[in-house]
Amino acid sequence: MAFTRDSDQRLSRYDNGDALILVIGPSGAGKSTFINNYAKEPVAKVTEGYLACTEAVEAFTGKLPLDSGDLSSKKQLVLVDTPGFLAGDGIRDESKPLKQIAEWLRPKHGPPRLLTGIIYLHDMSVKTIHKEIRMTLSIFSKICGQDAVPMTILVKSHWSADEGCQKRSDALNSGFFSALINAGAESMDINGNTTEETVIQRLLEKDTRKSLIQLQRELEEGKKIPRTAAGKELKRTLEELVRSAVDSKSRSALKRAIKELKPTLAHRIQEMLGWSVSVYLPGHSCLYFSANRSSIGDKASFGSVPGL
Ligand SMILES: Nc1nc2c(ncn2[C@@H]2O[C@H](COP(=O)(O)OP(=O)(O)OP(=O)(O)O)[C@@H](O)[C@H]2O)c(=O)[nH]1
Ligand SMILES: [Mg+2]
Repeated sequence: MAFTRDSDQRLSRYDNGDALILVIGPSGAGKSTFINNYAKEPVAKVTEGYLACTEAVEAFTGKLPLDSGDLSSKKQLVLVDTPGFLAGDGIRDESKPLKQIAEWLRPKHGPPRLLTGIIYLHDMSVKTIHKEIRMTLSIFSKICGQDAVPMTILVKSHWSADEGCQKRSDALNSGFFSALINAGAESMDINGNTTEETVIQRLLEKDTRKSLIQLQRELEEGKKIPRTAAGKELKRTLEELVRSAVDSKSRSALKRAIKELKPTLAHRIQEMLGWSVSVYLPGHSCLYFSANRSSIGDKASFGSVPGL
């Protein structure tokens, strides 16, 4: 199918006649694999171990399928791979994926890129909806906004033939994904009958996109990323992750926790676009992290800390 990797996204210009499809979802869900399976060649790098793999937004450009109907005026199909949210590897700055996606959707130079569709990948081999999966969906919902939900297909990867997989998929549609489905998102299972081609074809058929998605609209209004709904949701999420990592009330234990957290969670929230994170704990204690300090005190003593 001859897809090529767009090596310099900042300089590349897509025509609004091109069909741009954003592939998004938790780390390891199979976003890059989806693109490779569609392209029928390993254009995107895929995770082999447990560490998050895709580190930047990467666009892969190829020909539209021949039977694209009304899209005949469109020039190219562009599949946009994105880094997963909340990889939790303690290495990556967790604010980066949102920043990179935002910058791709609304380049500094040039107009916002109009999307034809969005694919949200979900890994069916994961049998519980753990915190990071839940949080990723809530950040995604804020990126997308209610109006853009109908251009989204929820795609289930890592499918297995057992009966349990189908049951879990049905349960997801009536539970975890129900708000999106009720708002117009479709669900498709990559189960052998439905393939990557079927999903892309369906998005091309819909091609209902006429306006910007929520994150693009907010950026157009002049909001900085942390002030957008997705930025606020990410910040709330990271604070919750830090809070849940600290479950002790004792001051000495908290001091120890800060030390232990420093190379992991604290590192993850550093360089966060200049954000600081304060976490209030029982007993009037407060953990405070920023790019250059992390400390503990009571709520009153943090009144004078800049950024709080
Ligand atoms: N069995 C199975 N394995 C899959 C499927 N999709 C992806 N994988 C495997 O899952 C792992 C993660 O796949 P990736 O495509 O790198 O996932 P990703 O969502 O791009 O991950 P990040 O880039 O880290 O966000 C790889 O080992 C893939 O081979 C699938 O549908 N079935
Ligand atoms: Mg990837």
